[in-house]
Amino acid sequence: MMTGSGNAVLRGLWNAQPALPASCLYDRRGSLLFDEITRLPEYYPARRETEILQAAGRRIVAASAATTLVELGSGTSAKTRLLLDALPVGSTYVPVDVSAEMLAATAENLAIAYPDLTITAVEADFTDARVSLPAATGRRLVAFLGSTIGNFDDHARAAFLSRLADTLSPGDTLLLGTDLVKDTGRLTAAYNDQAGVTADFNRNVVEVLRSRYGAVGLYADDFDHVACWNPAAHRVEMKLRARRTVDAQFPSVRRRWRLPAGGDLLTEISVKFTPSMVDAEVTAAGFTPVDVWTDPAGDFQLTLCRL
Ligand code: AVJ
Repeated sequence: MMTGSGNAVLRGLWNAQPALPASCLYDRRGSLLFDEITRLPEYYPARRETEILQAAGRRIVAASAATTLVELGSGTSAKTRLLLDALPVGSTYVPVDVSAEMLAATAENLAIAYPDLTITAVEADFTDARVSLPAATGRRLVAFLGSTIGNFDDHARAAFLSRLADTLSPGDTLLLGTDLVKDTGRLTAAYNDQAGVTADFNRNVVEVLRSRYGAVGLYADDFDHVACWNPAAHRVEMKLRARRTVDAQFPSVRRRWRLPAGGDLLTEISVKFTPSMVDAEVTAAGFTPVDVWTDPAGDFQLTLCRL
């Protein structure tokens, strides 16, 4: 059933460059496919970020002096535990996720492993400006990992970071994961793996449009998966390219959607950063960079910044 927010999601289809928000990638199957992607040989970001947290997690949490960990787009991944392990006993964990199912599973799993941890789950889309975080007695460390910040374009990133700064208190910290600019071949391979898992992940958007938004006349095999580097925008762009003329209906918004053969639907952007870009963007939002950590290969960066 399409919610009112469906109009906001679908309206990009009728842009000059048709586009959808990255949220359309993540139904249950999409989330499982993304989990599989993180284990692919070509997709280095998740491994590199985990390496950094294994090496520096305790130093990062100590530098934050936080007793509350807020995780935007929480995961049950090993990364979360590397931060929780470093928190003082009696701390609080605030996972923020759109999926109530994911939150429930996370809370259940962590309550066993961390009996002294208070878990306050927040079911919300952290990109929604109206999201408010629960008040905290001590300092908060907000973890926004995975380089998911790269899904936002330049304007949306600035707005997101500024809004986040507005919701935090002086002394709170942000731990931001960012994938760094590197050899274009490695970047595009990470989004177009040999096994075709990313292609399945991308084409799954069509199933989301059918099941969640009621699309009629739209089929996954109408599209090829494309991942390309856009140097001007510093980003990998994931697209669905029409193999043939696409002519579909969206009865819930009473609109027809056509895409000519060879036309592209932009399904995700993944901006890649330089250290100076990260520094400039968090500073512009009101944060002060405290320290940065990279993996030995220099592929990925974690930045701790204080408000
Ligand atoms: C979860 C958004 C960080 O952009 O690298 C992985 C999603 N897309 N492969 C990314 C993704 C294609 C991933 N993020």
